Amino acid sequence: MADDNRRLPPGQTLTEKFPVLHYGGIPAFQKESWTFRLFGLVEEEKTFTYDGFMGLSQNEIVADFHCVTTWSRYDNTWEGVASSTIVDLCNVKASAKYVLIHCEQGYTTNLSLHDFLRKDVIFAHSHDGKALTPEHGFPLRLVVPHLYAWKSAKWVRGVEFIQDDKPGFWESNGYHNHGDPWTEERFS
Ligand SMILES: Nc1nc2c(c(=O)[nH]1)N[C@H]1C(S)=C(S)[C@@H](COP(=O)(O)O)O[C@H]1N2
Ligand SMILES: [Mo]
Repeated sequence: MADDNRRLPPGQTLTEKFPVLHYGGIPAFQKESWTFRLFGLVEEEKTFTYDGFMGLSQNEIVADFHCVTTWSRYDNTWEGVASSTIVDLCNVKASAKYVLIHCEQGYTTNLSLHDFLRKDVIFAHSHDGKALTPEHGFPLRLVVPHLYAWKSAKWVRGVEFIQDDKPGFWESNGYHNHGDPWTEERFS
């Protein structure tokens, strides 16, 4: 397809596989103790149980996925809860300009509220019609299709709304603060 050149960001190679990439181990999931927390600059903090979160209104997106280590995978279907659904639920204060995504084992990643609220940003529980596997983030991961995939945090447990930007895990370890694959914002 003639279009393919423009669909693949610079320096990337297409793969049909779905590689697994993360720092550390794969956390165990315990439904009874799992929570999802919205906190920081919100009018009311909110904590969801697993069933409570899964009961929120559902969305589906189809998007390409670009890892900074140079692989890209096209046409991933993700199903879950849109970031805008989350934000509507907790009355974010006007002073909030960034979010810090919190995951199991202390993994974090940062986004501007603007990037977080892009309409295809989703907290996904399913990929290509099946529940996420543990290595891909079960029970819940964030998907931020327009940025490199380290922003698509696996095993997510909460969102902190903050006023000043604060680098997350990879962003503190040499990766770019923003991570736009089209302008190759790979490293800082
Ligand atoms: N919790 C957590 N999420 C993470 C990471 C990580 O180290 N920990 N690595 C990121 C990176 S670098 C990539 S490329 C994607 C890979 O997602 P996948 O393993 O489902 O392909 O997960 C991202 N999410
Ligand atoms: Mo990555």
